[in-house]
Amino acid sequence: MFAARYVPGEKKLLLTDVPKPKPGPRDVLLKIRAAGICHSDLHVLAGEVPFPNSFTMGHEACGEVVEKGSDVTSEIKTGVLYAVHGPNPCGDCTYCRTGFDNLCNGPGRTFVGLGQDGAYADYLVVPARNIVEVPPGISPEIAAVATDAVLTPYHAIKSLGEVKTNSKVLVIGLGGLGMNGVQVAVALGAKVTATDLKSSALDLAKEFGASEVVNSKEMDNKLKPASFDVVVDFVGRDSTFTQAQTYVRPGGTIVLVGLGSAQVPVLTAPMITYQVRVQGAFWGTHQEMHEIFQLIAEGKIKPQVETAPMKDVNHWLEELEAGRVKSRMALLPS
Ligand code: FEH
Ligand code: ZN
Repeated sequence: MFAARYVPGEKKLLLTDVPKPKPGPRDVLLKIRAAGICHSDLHVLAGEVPFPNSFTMGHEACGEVVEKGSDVTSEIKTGVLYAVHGPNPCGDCTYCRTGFDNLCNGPGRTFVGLGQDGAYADYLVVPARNIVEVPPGISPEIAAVATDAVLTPYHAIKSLGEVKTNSKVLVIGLGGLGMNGVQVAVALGAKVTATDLKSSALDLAKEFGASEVVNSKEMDNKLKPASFDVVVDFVGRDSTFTQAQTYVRPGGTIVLVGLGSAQVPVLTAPMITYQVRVQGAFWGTHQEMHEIFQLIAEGKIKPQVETAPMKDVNHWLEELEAGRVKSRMALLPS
């Protein structure tokens, strides 16, 4: 079968033919229908998140179950679309058993498509416990990108930011995750201000219900410092994290999602005197996978996605790196 594989030290994925995988007793074999592309792929290819072994990339997966392992429950149906929970939790460790399966520290566990074979391929084997049925009417490409580009902002805003009705939320950065973050916060009843450098992104955020949009260059003249309950930084650079510290209120929360740089500066005096909480956010839980698909099915979150042939994965990774992918890109197998 076709697979686009990460090879340590190589800057491009190796497009090759590999044996079709076989499911173990508690696994399913998915025929891939769509796989989302993510900036995290670029960090791996740049060697910033190094892996010692080769594997098929693609951690945003949607496919049809075409074969079930001998111990897999009858609840799982062949021919139905499923989305894959990329953190690939073990289900046994303390984190998995206490509602934090995105932080699973099971022995030898790795993420789907990041350390073990993923979805830039015709087929994928995953543990049956780590798939979620896609509600009817949701396309494979939407389902694929939702497994990260919706799950991550949802986890960050609802579970970690504890955003609720009338929360004042500032969303910094309106790429694939930030734009969905605006929709998540609006769906939770928050009053959302969104900021980005691109006016086209500001226009779309307005359409998605942001009550105020401000160009990042004009924040100082237009936003009141220390006035937001929750500030979500989807960029993660010095400039944006400094903005986050400027606009979060005393006792408020900054949720850091973006991996834009290896470190960001903490302004100690305001951080301490304002008693600001800084919360890292990583991906999301299996339970939250069910919740985001419900919101998408209800039309409350409309992920923006473009599609392209999977065989062109290296071209689209270059386009993503160059900032030329407008929303989120999902690859479709030939
Ligand atoms: C995956 C692995 C490591 C860092 C970040 C990510 C994100 O793409 C998951 O949301
Ligand atoms: Zn675990």
